Amino acid sequence: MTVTARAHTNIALIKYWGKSDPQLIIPANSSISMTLDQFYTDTSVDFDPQLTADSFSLDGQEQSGAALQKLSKFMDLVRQRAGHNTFARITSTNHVPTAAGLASSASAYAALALAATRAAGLQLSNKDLTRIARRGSGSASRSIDGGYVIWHRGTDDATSFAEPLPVAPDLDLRMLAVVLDHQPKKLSSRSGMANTVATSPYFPAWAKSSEVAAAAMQAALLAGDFDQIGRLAERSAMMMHATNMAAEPPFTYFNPETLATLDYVHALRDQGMPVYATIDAGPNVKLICPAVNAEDLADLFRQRLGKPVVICAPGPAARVLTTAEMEANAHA
Ligand code: 2P0
Repeated sequence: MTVTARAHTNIALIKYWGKSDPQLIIPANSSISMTLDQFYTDTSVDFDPQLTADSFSLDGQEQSGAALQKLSKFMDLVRQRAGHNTFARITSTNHVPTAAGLASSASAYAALALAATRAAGLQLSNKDLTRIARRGSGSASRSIDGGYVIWHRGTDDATSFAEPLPVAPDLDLRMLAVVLDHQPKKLSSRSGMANTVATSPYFPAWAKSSEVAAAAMQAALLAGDFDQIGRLAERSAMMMHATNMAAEPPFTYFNPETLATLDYVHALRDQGMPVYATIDAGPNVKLICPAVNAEDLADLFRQRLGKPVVICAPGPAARVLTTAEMEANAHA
């Protein structure tokens, strides 16, 4: 039986950057994210006794080599849990607005975790799903639930899981993706963070201060304190990028347009606009603002930079698609 699941991507307000256990993907610090309504991955899984290996098609392209190997290793975890050795046919489609440059392993492994476990006959709790998704990609643990999510650092496989966070009922934020560049990143998150953990003297300070920042962010979300949320988020991103600049060899994901965009964020804030920035493992900048300011800010950044800006609201949890939705997808 084929099961199709949809998971939305997420952007961290308090970043995950560095592992204490690379095998189990236990992070060095807890992280907090917002799930985005605009970007998601649909993944179908069909276990078939006729197959002699897993197969994986991504956006209509049959995958082989490292991409297939990584996925197959993840499927072994599901097979182990389900107690069988059947291979699967996996088909995945990323739904990301044209050239948004936000393709993410978060939505991919969250959708796969849900589709694969259900297709294998398992009915896992969301908490256990986040633990399985985490083994594919750390940030995927935060794409099982919707809205605002915390991934608890934990100390082992059982205690490193994600769950939704309570927030003030009137909190209404938007995340604006400013698409400066949609080329694949030069250095993967996995290698970038491993290099920083191994060589950056700032790394221990990063991990320690992130734990404090995660606690402060939980309080700010609960209080609906926009300025505090924005300030903590922007600082978390800057601290993450500072650890990279202090690595050996030093590296950065920023490009000149990243800095120009940051400069504009600061100038607007000086003029009283409620806007903060966050940056992940690439040059694109995401803006955090109250919903009422989103359209005006998107226009300002489009005019200033001549680049696309996508407005995202908090997105839903991962879910299994109905047969009717799967058929509609197949004919789209
Ligand atoms: C985050 N990023 O918290 C941080 C901020 C990128 C910058 O999680 O090695 O693809 O698969 O666990 O999850 C990207 O890292 O890395 C990431 P792995 P992942 O969103």
